[in-house]
Amino acid sequence: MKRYPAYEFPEYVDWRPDPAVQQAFADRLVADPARAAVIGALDREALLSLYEGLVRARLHDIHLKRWVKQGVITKAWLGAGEEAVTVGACAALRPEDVVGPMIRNAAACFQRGMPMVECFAAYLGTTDAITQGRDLHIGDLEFGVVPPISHVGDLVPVMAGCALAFRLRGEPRVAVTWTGDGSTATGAVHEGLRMASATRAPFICFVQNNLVALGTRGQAHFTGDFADLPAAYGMTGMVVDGNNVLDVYAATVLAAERCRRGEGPVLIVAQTFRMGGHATHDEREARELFPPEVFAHWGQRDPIGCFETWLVEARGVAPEALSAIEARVDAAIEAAAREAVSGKGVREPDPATVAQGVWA
Ligand SMILES: Cc1ncc(C[n+]2csc(CCOP(=O)(O)OP(=O)(O)O)c2C)c(N)n1
Ligand SMILES: [Mg+2]
Repeated sequence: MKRYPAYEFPEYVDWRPDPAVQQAFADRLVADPARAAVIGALDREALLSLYEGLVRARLHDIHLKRWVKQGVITKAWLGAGEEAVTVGACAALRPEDVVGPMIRNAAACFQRGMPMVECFAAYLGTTDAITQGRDLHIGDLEFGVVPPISHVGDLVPVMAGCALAFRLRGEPRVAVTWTGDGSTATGAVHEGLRMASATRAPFICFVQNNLVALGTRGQAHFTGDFADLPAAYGMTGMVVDGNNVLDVYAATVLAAERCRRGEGPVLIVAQTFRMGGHATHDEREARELFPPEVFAHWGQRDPIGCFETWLVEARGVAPEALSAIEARVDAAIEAAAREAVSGKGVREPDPATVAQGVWA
């Protein structure tokens, strides 16, 4: 895809495929026979749809960053570089399933069909946002999206509760959420996983291990191995390459099948890396947390660059087909952003309504 030097991580700006990294990407697709079968069944349309999801997520973040630089908004929380964990998971679900994304998984909203203009409007705090200007943590149950809870970890028991409700009602539905490596330290995650396991709830929880929590490196807050957690909770566990959208997709398909068969919850550990700051305000500080080689390592594993290269080289997709998708997505995002920003200073919330819709 086109790169944007003003808004992208330096490692992405001149990104070129590395043969060894691409080989590892391809090897991963056949390493597990069950996942390989799921991936092998994907037709061209499904593969391009995954590509579209990744590009939409990246361009959405680039647009937010542009807004920050232009002073339209003061900061943004981005999922750039971690898109595959969100896009691959959502693509594996059915419309009747529910997801509870954290703010770094905002792409889940678009994957589930929420209009992007709503997401932009929420950032702008205008009344046309679903939160009517109150909050940028958005979801819409019409699309099976439970809004993020700002208190990290708290979505885990909520989504486990949704899953338990599905089981008690005999509905073949699945609930999915993502928790960061740092957030696994919360009591809420512990309680949610214990409850899901004990009740055999059809629940999939991702540990999105991006090796950092705010300004704390992963090794400074957890000395164990996240892959050991599922056993501790009596849950099925899987480990995925969080920068490989096909690996994430296949594992989620298999996890959802287990859930629908009544075999209980699945904890999926996704290895990835936060290339940027916690949000746009601390990007410089974030660069000081790890040596440059770490950024170079993960930068080479850009989920979009790797997948794009694989589509062209292993599946014979014409680069022009990918550019056409990108152009279409880009135009839609531009239009959504223009529409949303037209409400700034115009569709502002009335302070007198601040307590409306507040239940607790
Ligand atoms: C219960 C709670 N404690 C602290 C915070 C402040 N906080 C927001 S994000 C964050 C770090 C989360 O790290 P991680 O779970 O690894 O997710 P990441 O940001 O890396 O995606 C913290 C401490 C919060 N929102 N909620
Ligand atoms: Mg983290």
